[in-house]
Amino acid sequence: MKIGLKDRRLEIYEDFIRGARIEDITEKYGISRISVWKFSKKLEDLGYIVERGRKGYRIAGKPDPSPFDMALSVRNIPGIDEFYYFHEIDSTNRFAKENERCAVFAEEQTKGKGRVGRRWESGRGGIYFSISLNLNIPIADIPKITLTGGLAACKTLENYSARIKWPNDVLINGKKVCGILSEFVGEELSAKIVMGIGINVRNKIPENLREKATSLAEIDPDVTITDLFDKLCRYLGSYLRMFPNRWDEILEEWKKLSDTIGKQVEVAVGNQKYVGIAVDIDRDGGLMIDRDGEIVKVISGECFYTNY
Ligand code: BT5
Repeated sequence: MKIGLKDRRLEIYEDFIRGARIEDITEKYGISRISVWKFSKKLEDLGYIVERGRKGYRIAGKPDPSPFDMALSVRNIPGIDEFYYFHEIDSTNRFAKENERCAVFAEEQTKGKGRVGRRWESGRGGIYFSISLNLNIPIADIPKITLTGGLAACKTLENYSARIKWPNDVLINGKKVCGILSEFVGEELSAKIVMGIGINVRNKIPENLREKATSLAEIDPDVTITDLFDKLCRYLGSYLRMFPNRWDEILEEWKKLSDTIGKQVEVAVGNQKYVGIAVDIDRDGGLMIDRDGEIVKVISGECFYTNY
């Protein structure tokens, strides 16, 4: 389902939430009573409960996730025109790479992607979300986009004491609950950036990942995808408005939520391994590692903690 962010249905949906009078709706938009009724039927097909009183229509119950609330949330992200909602897709990043200025959500992914060809387990009940942005930034800035997405996700999960592990993981109680995958499409400076965010909400974590992965429902059984998604979009919106001019402030906030700084790490970059203490993140988003007094910088890689 595609919902344009300027789509009138979004306004009518908000009127339904408020329990507006039918006459007011038909007058406001110059549409017939039957169109209003048809839209209310469509909402019912999607799992909403619509009360039809003598005076008007009112939303009395919502599915979770609620596509129309999510489209309203996406309006907080600058540079997005359309919201696509899928029950199932191969990968929201794949879709976002092929479409412009869009946000894509799926209830489940059949080929969810991690970094360097890895798989992202994407059972029904999680958040699988990608945005396609026309940011004219050099390819060297991609790590910054990943850190920005990680910060937005970590802030979203702040009530659960989430922390960020460099470069792209959000952890709760030391276990991964969220991963970010940023991709660069096209030519430098006229490129499109796709940022994908996966959050385990009430999707099942496969047995082989239980040691190192967790889901929010394990901690908070009442958590809803719609509320989390709203927070995520608001944080993404505010940090993306700060990007790239106020990057230093984003980085400072990231550091406050860092799980990695101060830890003993081993970072694998291709065949190379860097072992030492993570001491800082530099302005490019690289990890600074102290190897017995010698500081080395790593721009991307797989980071393992080695002191426990
Ligand atoms: C990531 O890769 O963490 C990036 C994940 C990005 C997923 C989103 S979902 C929306 C969008 N569309 C996509 O197709 N992808 C993005 P990486 O750092 O490579 O971590 C992958 C590793 O994390 C795997 O090798 C597993 O060990 C582990 N893993 C896989 N699925 C997981 C899950 N659901 N929760 C926690 N850990 C998982």
